Amino acid sequence: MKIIVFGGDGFCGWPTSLRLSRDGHEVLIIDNLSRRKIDYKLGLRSLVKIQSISKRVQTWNKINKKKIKFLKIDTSKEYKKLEKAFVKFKPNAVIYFSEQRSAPYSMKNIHTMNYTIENNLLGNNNVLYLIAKYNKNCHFIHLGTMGVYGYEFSKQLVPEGYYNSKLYYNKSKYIKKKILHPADPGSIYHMTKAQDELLFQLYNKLYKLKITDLHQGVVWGFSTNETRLHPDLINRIDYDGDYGTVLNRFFMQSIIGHPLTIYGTGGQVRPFINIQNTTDCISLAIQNPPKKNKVRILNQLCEAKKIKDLALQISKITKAKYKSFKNPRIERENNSLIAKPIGLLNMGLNLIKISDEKLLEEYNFLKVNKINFKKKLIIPSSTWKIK
Ligand code: NAD
Ligand code: USQ
Repeated sequence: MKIIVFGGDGFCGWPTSLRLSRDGHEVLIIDNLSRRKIDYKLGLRSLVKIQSISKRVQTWNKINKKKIKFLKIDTSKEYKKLEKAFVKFKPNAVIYFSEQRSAPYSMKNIHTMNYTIENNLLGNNNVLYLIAKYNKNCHFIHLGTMGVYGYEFSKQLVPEGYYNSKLYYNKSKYIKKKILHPADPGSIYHMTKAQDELLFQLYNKLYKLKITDLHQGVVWGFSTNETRLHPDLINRIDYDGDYGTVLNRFFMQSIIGHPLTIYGTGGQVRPFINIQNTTDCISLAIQNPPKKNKVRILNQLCEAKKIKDLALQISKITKAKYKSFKNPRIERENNSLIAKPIGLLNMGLNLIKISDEKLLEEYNFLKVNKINFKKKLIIPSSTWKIK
């Protein structure tokens, strides 16, 4: 298959591009390298040095039969260039990773808020428009987030995107309708993902596009079967307060002897998925497209865990101390979450759980590899406060 990976230089996009190439697909990466620019602006750097995109691609193309191509294009601003690339490549499927994906960064100030809205929504709209214009059968696979459901107390399984509902006009009159799970975002970033969902409904209603929206949980871990094949293929590792996700931050903190930074009570329950499983899920979604051209929503997680329990589990293995820090976010600090990747399990996904063995494996990998560490990046610099 011919596949465009938008955002293929990023944390999830790079290992996925390699995986799809290894699966035998013809892969074109389109990325504007904005993440590398944000790193530079904020003084961040991947914990382990990553190669430039040209070096990454060059090395991969030396060791793999199927070659990857790369084009530097901004999906939100460069429609004409995008159109040219789309028409020339003629993809059968596209994977859409290319969004500003940090919730804290999206709440930093009015500029990062607006940038996130503009970048995420316009980029999606441009690519959906191209698919509607040139090939309505091209499968659009989008990386969404479990965070659009919100984090309430619930004893019910979170549905995969939709409810069969009864909408009441009064006590006895109602209509039956299949509706999207109500959106309950907790940041501007999550709000863009909720808005993306409406874009998909609209493009499907008007132009019958074939769309899979993968509602992914918090990704943890760093390497995959493909990134391990050569040191030049190593994946980025974020550990700062904006882009480092919680478990990866805890790994780093254990190594440098910083107490694990539990925000508030640590009673937040979140969905988690290992990066290897991210690539597995996307590979499965491509092999199993929706039968009809519709918007299919799949929950992409392996398990739900309480932040405090994760800190305890890591501390048991690494002997790290942990501490409650003032929460920089506005969020519920106690919730419940029951969720399963039902659709992906039916396609054959093998879940990688947060086991002591797996945690130790990642911890040992970091111990021998840490090179770009800056202690001041541990304490979060973004808050939800209006300034
Ligand atoms: P990332 O920041 O590492 O990668 C995003 C990539 O997209 C970067 O390489 C960036 O340069 C590129 N990009 C951004 N805007 C672009 C634009 N307008 N044009 C072209 N390229 C652009 O993020 P990630 O962790 O790889 O996340 C990828 C996707 O997966 C995001 O949409 C995110 O919302 C989703 N997701 C990530 C996680 C996670 O824990 N990392 C969890 C759930 C969902
Ligand atoms: N947290 C801590 N200590 C830390 C960092 C985070 O206690 O040092 C807490 C946060 O307060 C939050 C939880 O851990 O309650 C998760 O935070 P996170 O930064 O790991 O993840 P989040 O902000 O939710 O965002 C990440 C990705 C985003 C993706 C989302 C999936 O950055 O792109 O959409 O996970 S989900 O959580 O399902 O929305």
